[in-house]
Amino acid sequence: MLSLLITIPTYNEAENIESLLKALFDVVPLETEILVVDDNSPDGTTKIAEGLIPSYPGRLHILNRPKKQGLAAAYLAAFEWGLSRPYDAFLEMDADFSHNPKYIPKMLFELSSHDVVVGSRNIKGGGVEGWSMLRNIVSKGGSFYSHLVLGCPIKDLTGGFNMWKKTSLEKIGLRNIISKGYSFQIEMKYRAWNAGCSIKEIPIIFADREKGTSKMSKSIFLEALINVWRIRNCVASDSGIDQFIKFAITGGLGTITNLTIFFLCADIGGLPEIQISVVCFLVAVTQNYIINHKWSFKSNVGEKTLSIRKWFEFIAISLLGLGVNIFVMKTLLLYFSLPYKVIAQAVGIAAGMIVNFIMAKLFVFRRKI
Ligand SMILES: Nc1nc2c(ncn2[C@@H]2O[C@H](COP(=O)(O)OP(=O)(O)O)[C@@H](O)[C@H]2O)c(=O)[nH]1
Ligand SMILES: [Mg+2]
Repeated sequence: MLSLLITIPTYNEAENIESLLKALFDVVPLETEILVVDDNSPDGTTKIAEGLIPSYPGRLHILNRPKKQGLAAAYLAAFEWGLSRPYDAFLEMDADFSHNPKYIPKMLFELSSHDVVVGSRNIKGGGVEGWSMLRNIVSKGGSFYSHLVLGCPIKDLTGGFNMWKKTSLEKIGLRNIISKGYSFQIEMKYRAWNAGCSIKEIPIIFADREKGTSKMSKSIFLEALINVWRIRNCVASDSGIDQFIKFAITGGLGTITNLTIFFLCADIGGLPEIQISVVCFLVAVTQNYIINHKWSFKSNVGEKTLSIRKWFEFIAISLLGLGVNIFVMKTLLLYFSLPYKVIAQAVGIAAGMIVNFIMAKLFVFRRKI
């Protein structure tokens, strides 16, 4: 049997948390544990959960965070906590009884032959109870829209009742996640699909909450709509070939910038070539650093900002690339009789660029897992 950690983010769920925890411990296997991630709810959710710890020794854990930081941060903290402990599987669920604990045994069963199990409202047998027509339209519309933008076959992309094998979370690379709010659920599933995880949807009936209030708001919803595009841009460019093409285009743009400034200053302005050449190099390298950060290696750096240190590192690897370029060019000229010197220079540039790309990918824009 897989050892499961149920992770429950809570914000002002005082009316639900006690009955939910009891209901969960009633249906789950003995080796299942629960982690409640509370953002210091003003209604005292944490206190109530803490009061239950003695009833379930070693099985109920609480992560209390200092302030409300959004759904994604709560789940990421929960996974980080759980991944450093010997659990094989993780379940995400709301604290408000929208996700019925009765589905958990079936999800666990399916997880033995899949990497991810999605509790789905949008397949045969699934559905929603108690939602207003408006909320239904908003949810279905959001799902359909994400579906269109991402081209991902999962029927319930937005749902938050999902079970993950430890290995699937490791495959996704949680540090790459860019979502802060509800698009987190879309991003997780999209990344899992992209990473080649096997995903099983099982039908669930989602019940509207009876107690407490939803934390979903217009701004959270709008953020999710925009984020779908950011997720797409970020994840779709993960492959090395894509990155290399973008890196090469960026290098080409840098060369154009370099030549333009050189032409304006040296030819038209009559300024000294060597000094101008250094300036051209610095401007082009800076431009390359920014475009590579924002575009070519976007999927590696995620939300990290530009930094002086990385800029220096990028200059350093660019100089190294130049060194390789000159070395290869000179070596070719020395050992081969070529009809044109420019052939040696072209091979030199290609070699320098490959070294540059590898150094950029592994060093300057390294993806942290
Ligand atoms: N820790 C934490 N939990 C949150 C936050 N926002 C929402 N939640 C919890 O996430 C779950 C889903 O939120 P909910 O309000 O039910 O959203 P809805 O189901 O879309 O209406 C609930 O258990 C909330 O208490 C947050 O900022 N921090
Ligand atoms: Mg809910």
